[in-house]
Amino acid sequence: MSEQVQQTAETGQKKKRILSGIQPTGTFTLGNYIGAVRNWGPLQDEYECFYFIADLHAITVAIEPAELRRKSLEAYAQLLACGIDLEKSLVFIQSQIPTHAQLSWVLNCSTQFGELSRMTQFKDKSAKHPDNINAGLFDYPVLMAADILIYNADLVPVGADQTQHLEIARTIARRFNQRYGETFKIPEGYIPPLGAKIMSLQEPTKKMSKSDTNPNAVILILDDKDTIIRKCKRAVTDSGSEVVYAEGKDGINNLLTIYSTVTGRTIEESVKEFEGQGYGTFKVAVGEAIADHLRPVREEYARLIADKAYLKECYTRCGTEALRQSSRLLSKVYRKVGFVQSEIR
Ligand code: ATP
Ligand code: LTN
Repeated sequence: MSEQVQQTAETGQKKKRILSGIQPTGTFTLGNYIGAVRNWGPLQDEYECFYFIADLHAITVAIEPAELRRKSLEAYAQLLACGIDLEKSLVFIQSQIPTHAQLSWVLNCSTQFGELSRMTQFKDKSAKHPDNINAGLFDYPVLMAADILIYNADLVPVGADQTQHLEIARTIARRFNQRYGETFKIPEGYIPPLGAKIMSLQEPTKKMSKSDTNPNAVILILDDKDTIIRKCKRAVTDSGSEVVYAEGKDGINNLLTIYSTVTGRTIEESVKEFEGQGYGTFKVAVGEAIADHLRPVREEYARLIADKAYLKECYTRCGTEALRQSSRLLSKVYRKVGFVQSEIR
């Protein structure tokens, strides 16, 4: 991406800025893909895009150092394989850009304890890991706010589970602006109309999650065709037999959503297609459609992950530019809060 401010070809106006991140906590699930990552590629022509691997966020849950390092590189390659083009966007690794953590400290002091206590992700993850309710888990949304605000992002494409975190980022930005004067842009969420929340295949009232310990509950974007079809066949559904989208049919609704997003059909069109057919036929068709859709991603990933030198060159080049851009806003923030200007270089 050029160092100049990007402009749209037609209007000559400054492009709006998009920012989003994903944690390197495992191979991306179909939920991450449909709810977030697959939407990031198509945004690149219209927007100036910044995407990153949220490894600072990933250590809020216990993870072995070697595993984190490996998963971070794998996540980086997965992002590129999902259609992010480094000619158009910056893709970097969060921990390599120190400004995020620096801003996060300042923002902590504009965030209330009560606000963070109300975050549902904090409550869910505390319940899941009662032996490790660390301060980082509590503070997670403030670091996320810093990620967004330090680039003056206009739009943040995420799945529906991140709505509450986006809202607190907006609250923190407004509060800081009120106290210290106009500094941050107030970001907007960008949540896809269909597939914003893909559910677990085994417990369709819970979201599909990378860190789920039951492999049958999640489809990974690198799963092979047989595995995907097997997981779809085992998906929990209700005791009925009609493929329709209706209340109480969480499992079927989820499969219909998945099928529609990967085939580009509406829910109505999908329902029509399976009229008079049983769950068995439907489940296999869903599995096949997913596998066909993901095949190019899997192939591109295999090519990228084999070339560590190329990946390193990419995250270093993008990270250098991300640091340059974010340092400007951090200096402004430091000035506004009253820190003595540093001459240390
Ligand atoms: P973890 O299990 O480690 O908490 P996760 O699978 O929830 O991870 P994140 O890295 O927290 O994934 O999220 C990355 C992006 O994927 C976010 O934009 C999030 O909103 C989106 N996302 C995660 N799970 C789903 C889902 N089931 N459906 C739709 N979008 C999702
Ligand atoms: N919390 C996010 C990951 C994330 C993020 C961000 C997303 C960290 N920082 C900034 C958008 C913008 C999640 O997806 N669970």
